[in-house]
Amino acid sequence: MKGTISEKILREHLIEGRLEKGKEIGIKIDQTLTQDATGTLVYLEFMALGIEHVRTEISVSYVDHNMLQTGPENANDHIFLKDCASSFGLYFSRPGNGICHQVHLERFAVPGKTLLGSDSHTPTAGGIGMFAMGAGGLDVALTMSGAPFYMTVPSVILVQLTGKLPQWVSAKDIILYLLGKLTVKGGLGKIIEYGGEGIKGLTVPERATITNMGAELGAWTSIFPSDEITKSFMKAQKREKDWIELAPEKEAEYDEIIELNLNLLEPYLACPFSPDNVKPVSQLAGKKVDQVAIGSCTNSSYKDIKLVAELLKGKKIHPDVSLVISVGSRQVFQMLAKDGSLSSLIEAGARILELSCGPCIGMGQAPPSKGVSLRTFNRNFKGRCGTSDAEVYLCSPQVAVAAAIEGKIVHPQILGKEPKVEMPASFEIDDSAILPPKRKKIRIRMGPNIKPLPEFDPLPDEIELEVILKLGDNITTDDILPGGAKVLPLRSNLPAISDFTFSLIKPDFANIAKQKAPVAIVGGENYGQGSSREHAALAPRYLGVRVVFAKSFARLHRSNLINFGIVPILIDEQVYDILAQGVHVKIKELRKAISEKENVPIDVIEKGIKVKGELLFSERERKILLSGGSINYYKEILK
Ligand code: MIC
Ligand code: SF4
Repeated sequence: MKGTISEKILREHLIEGRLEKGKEIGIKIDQTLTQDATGTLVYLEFMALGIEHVRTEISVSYVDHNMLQTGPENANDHIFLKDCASSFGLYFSRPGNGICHQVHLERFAVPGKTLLGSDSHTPTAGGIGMFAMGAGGLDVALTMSGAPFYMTVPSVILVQLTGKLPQWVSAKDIILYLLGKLTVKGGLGKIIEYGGEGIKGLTVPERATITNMGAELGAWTSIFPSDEITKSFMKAQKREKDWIELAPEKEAEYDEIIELNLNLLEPYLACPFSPDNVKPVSQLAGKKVDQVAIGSCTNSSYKDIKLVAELLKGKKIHPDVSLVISVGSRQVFQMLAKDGSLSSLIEAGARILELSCGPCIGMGQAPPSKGVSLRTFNRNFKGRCGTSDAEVYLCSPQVAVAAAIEGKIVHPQILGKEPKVEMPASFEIDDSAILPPKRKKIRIRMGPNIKPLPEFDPLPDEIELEVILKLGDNITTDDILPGGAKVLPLRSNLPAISDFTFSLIKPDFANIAKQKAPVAIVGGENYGQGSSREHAALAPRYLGVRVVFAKSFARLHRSNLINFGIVPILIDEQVYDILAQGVHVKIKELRKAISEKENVPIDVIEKGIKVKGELLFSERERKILLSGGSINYYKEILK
C-alpha cells in the first residue's frame, strides 16, 4: 500500500502495530457516528464500560432509522439518545434532520480524518476523502472512549476511472457495474481507492454514492482523493477551512488495479435478491413496476433529488405506480422547497416521506404481494422491504423516475435529453437541528423498553453443542435478525428482539436455541454480510449460540461475534458437508485451543469422527473470546 491515500491516513493515525498486510493494527479514530437503531446499544455499552465523556474530536448521534412511532418505543429511544448525547458530549442530530451518512457528508466529514460509525454505510464519507469505516456498536463505544480501533491491514485496490459517463448513466451505475463484476465478496479484506481522469467528472455526492455501496462489496472502506472538486463542495458547505488536498504518490503501490472506462457503461439494475445480481436495464425493459422508491443514504443528495424533480416537472406518474421519495437531509429538503422542486414532485403525484431511512429498512412502504419495486437504495435482500415475496431492484434515480412515469422498466433515454443539474455554489446552512455537545451530567431518561445489557459468562473449557441450523453462502444480517417496523422498535430490548432471530428462515429458531443451549450454527461463505447491527450477534448469544462454523465470515459480523463471545470457527468444504443440522459436536480444551492454537479438533458425536476447525484470531481477539466478550474484557482493562 506504499504511497496510497490509505497508507498516508493509516500511518498518520497508527497507534499500535505495524502497517503490514494481514497484521493487526490499532488506529486513532477522529470522529464517530451512531444512528438510533444501533445507537441505543452503543450508549448502553458506553455506560457499561463506565466511561463519562467522549474523547474523540467529534462524535455525532443521529436519529434516522426508527422514525415510525407506532408505539412509545422509538420515541423513548430518541429521548434516551438525546440525554446520552448531552451527558457524554456528543452532537445530537434530531429526528427530522436527515439520514446520518448524508448529513455527516454535508456537515462533519473531513478529508484525511478517520471516522468510525455503527452503521455499515459509514464509508459514504469516503466520497470526501475521509477514511470511514462501519463497525459494531461496541467497537464504536470503545473508540469514543479514546481507545484505538483494531483492524487487520487490508490490501488496497485502485479503481482507475477513465472517460466520461454517457447521458443517462450515473455514479450509481459505476458501483452497480463493479458489484456485478466483483460480487458481494469482492471487497473482503480490501480497501478500494478511486482515481484516474474519470473522477474529475464526479461531484462529492456522486463519489459518496460509490463509496456508500463499497459496503455491498464487503470492503473495509472506499475512498476518493480530496481535490478541487472536494474543495468547492466544502466551500459551498461553508467548511472550506477543513479542506486538505489528498492524493496518492505517483509511484503508489496497489495490490490490484482495475481499469474502468466510463464511456462504456450503461444504466444497470441489481436484480432480486442481491446487490451483485446486476443486469443492464435494456435486458429487463418492459417489466411492469408497482412501486418506485427514491432516497436512502445512497441517492438522496440535492443533485439526485433535484434531477428527479426536473424530470418530473410538468409530468404525472403512471397510475399503477406508487412513487415514494425520502429526501436525505433537511438541508436538501429546504433547498428543494426554496427552488420550487418540491412542488414539481408533489404535482407529479409523488408521496413525500419523512427524512429518514424509511422503506430502505422496511420502516413502512412495504410493496404489495409479489410486487415489483425499483429503489435507488443499496440492499435488496429478500424480505428486507417488508414483503417477503416482493422483488426489489436497485437502480439510479434516472432509471427510477423513468419507471415511475412509464409504469415499467425502461431505459431513461425515453425521456429525451438528460437535464443538467449543476452543483450549487452555496448550500443552505442551518444547523439548528443539530444540538451541540454539552458534557453536562444529567439524569438519562430510559423508557421501559430500554433494558440494560445482560452479563455474559466466560468461555467454558469444554463444550458440547447441537448444530441447530445449517445455512448456505452469503447469509445476511437481515437473515439473522430482520429489520422492519415490527422488529426495529425492539432494538433496545434484547430479550424481546431475540425472539426474532432467524425468524424469516426458521421461525422456531429462538425457542429451539433456548431449549437446547448451548448450540451452534453452520454457515457457508461470507457469513453475516451486510449491516453492522451487533444485535445479529448479541441475540444469538443471548439465546445460547456459542459457536458459528463457516467457510468464511464477513468482516463486521465476525468482529461482532467475537465482541459478544461467540467463537467464529473457520471450516473447509469437507467439514461443512459433515456438519449437518442435528449433529452434536464436542470441543475439548476449547479455552486452551483459543489461547494458543490455530486450529481445534471437533468431535462429531453421531458420526464418531474428528474434524478440524481453524482459529484465526489476533492475540487481542483470543483474550476477548476467553473473557466471554469485549465488555468483560475491556471492563477489566479500563478499570
Ligand atoms: C442497514 O442498512 O441494514 C442498516 C439498518 O442501516 C444497518 C444498521 C442497523 O441494522 O441498524 C447497517 O447497515 O449497518
Ligand atoms: Fe438507512 Fe438504508 Fe442507509 Fe441503512 S442503507 S443507513 S437503512 S438508508
